[in-house]
Formats: sequence, C-alpha cells, structure tokens
Amino acid sequence: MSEQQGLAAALAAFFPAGGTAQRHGSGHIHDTYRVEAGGKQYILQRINRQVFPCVKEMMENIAAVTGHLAEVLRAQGRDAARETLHILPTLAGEPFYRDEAGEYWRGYDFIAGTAVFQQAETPELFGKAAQGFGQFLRLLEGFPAEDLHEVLPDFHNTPVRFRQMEQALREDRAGRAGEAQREIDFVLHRQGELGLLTGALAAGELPLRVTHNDTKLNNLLFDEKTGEPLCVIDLDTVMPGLSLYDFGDAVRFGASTAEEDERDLSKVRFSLPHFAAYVEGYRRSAGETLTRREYELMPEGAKLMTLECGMRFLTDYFNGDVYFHTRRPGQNLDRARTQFALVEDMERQWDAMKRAAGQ
Ligand code: ADP
Ligand code: GN1
Ligand code: MG
Repeated sequence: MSEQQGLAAALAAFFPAGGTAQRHGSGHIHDTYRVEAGGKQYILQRINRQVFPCVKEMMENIAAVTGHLAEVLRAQGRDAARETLHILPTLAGEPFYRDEAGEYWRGYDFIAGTAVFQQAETPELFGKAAQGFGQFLRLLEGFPAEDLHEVLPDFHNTPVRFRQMEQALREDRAGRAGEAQREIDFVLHRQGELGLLTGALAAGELPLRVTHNDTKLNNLLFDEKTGEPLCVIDLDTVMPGLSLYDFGDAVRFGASTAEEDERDLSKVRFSLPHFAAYVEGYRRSAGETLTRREYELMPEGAKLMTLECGMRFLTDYFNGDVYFHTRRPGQNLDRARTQFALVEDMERQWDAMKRAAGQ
C-alpha cells in the first residue's frame, strides 16, 4: 500500500464525504496534510512509526493534555477553540486510524488565521514566542504528571544521547563515520559537561515539571491579525521534564541567525539579543513559576540542548538518515554542524549570556 493509497483510506476514515489533501508544514517527523472536507479545514498526519512506536499512549497523552488546557483556558474566559489543539476522532469514534499497511493517521481541527515562523527575524518576535511557550508551561502547572506515559524515555537525557552517538559510530551502518572526525572531536571535548542538567535534577536542584520538549519556533502558531502567540502545537513529546529543556531547545533554534541546515557556517551566529528577549519573555509569562536556579542555568540549558541536538543529527547521519526527514544527502551532517557552530558562538559570548540570564 503506497502513502497515497493510505492517504485515500485515511480521508475516508475521518470524513463522511472524503476530502482533498495537500502537503503542509515543514516538520522533521510526521507527514502532514491540510485537508478540506465539508467546507472546513483539518490537519491530517501520518504518524512516524519509527519515532513513535506507542501511538495509543501518545494519543492518550495528547487527549489528556489538550483536555486540561481547554478546561483551564475556558475557566480564564479565553478562546479554547483556537488556543489549544483539538483531536478529530475517526468516523468510528477512535482517536487515530490504522491503514492496511499498518500506518497510523490522526486528525486535528485546523486552526485558521495563523502564521508559523521558520526563523525569528527579530528579538521582539522571539520574545513573543517565549511568552507563548512560557504560558504553556504555566497552564500545565496543575496537570498531574503521573497521568502521562513517558512515550520517548530519555528524550532529553544528554548523556544517553551521547552513548547513542557512540553506538552509531561503532556500528557505522552507513559507512560515514570517517567523514565527521572534527564533529566527533567537538563533542568529545565537551563530554564532561553533558551530565549537568541530569545531574542537577538528580541532586534535587531543579524541579521536574510537565514540559513540551520540542519547543521549536514552528511548533507555535501566532495569530495572523494580532501577531501574538496563539497556540502551542506538536504535543507528541509532552512528558515530565525540565523547564530548561523547553527553554534551551527553543533558544537553539530561534536564536540562530541561520536556518538549521545552513551549509555556509559563516552565516551561523548565536544572537545574544534573541537570547535576552527569550529570557525576558519567560520572565513575563512563566514569572515566579520558575525558581532562581532555573533562571541561573538558562545559558547551560541553551548550550546543552544545542549540543544534544547536534549529537542527535550526527547520530542519524551515522545511522543512514533513518530518524529525521531529509531532502538531500548530507543534510543531517549540515544540521549537526550548525548546532556545533552555535555552541561555539555561545561559548564565546558566555559571560554576556550569564548576565542576560540575571547574574
Ligand atoms: P512535526 O512533528 O512533523 O513537526 P507538526 O505537528 O509540528 O509535525 O505539524 C507540522 C506543521 O503543520 C506545523 O509546523 C504547522 O505549520 C502545521 N500545523 C500542525 N497542526 C496544525 C493545526 N492544528 N492548525 C494549523 N496548522 C497546523
Ligand atoms: C524534531 O517534529 P519537529 O520537526 O518539531 C524532533 C525534535 C528536534 C527537531 C530538530 C519527536 O522536531 O526533538 O529538536 O526535530 N522531534 C522529535 O529540528 O524527535
Ligand atoms: Mg513540529
């Protein structure tokens, strides 16, 4: 069964009179379509089974989280229809559909009148993103973490990510290990720092919270009219975690002056004004929710999430590009290189980053 046949079957499973579908967005994980059916728009996604083998548990998490968000938003007199995702059940009333090839599909109401950004052109825009994600953290403060399945264990466990990279290097399935010695050395040189966040958590210095864990700028919808952050999407990885995972992952993507897969590394810079704007946006939205230590370690969060993401791209490069979607050969290596270039630039600006985080 081809993807097209699967798509046709999925359309029939969700919409009584079928619908028309077009590819949408630029996420690295799922195959996303925008669907028109019965005069309305929807998002339909073929879920990446390699990344998410536990689809049922993932959808249970999303149902629980979006249910909670809708309740809190309504209680605050806000527009729950546009400020959180809504799962579209199949015609049979299920939260997802499994096609004959064993692929899983899910639907969401399409949130119209929104804009998504692949880069934060200005610090102001990035500060607004911080407010969107900071508020998300806040809205989930009262959510019972024990209700969540840990769908991707050790997702932001940096030492574990390091070991996965070592394993991929040893196995060298795609025969590429020889092509990235500089990148490997770059990581090895910083090996002693990798356990800083996991260590602080284990020592009780940082609180475990319910976090998003994938706070890329393009996982936040902005209201097209007001320009304000509207809705946090891509909730697949909502799990117990550290606020610094969310902070750091957002900064690694949004405070870069270049795209994630830029090949000309001279264009890749870490923007301190963006970093400072993100800290400030968090202060405004997550405010007193965060502890002093969480603020103090923001530079470390940014650096480690960037280093970690670089290791993940490198791991996938060694494994033969089996995890992240790629559109050209070498794209994962290019992505790893931009992350490491950012880490280097952060190191150059370290004192200023510490000052911006309030020290
Ligand atoms: P991936 O995990 O592959 O990144 P996402 O769930 O982030 O997939 O979706 C990919 C893109 O589709 C998003 O960046 C956004 O542009 C768009 N999108 C997803 N859900 C919605 C929605 N409910 N309404 C409008 N746009 C959406
Ligand atoms: C993936 O799904 P998307 O494109 O928002 C990945 C993130 C990475 C990111 C790098 C489930 O995010 O962890 O940081 O790519 N998501 C998953 O761009 O692995
Ligand atoms: Mg996404």
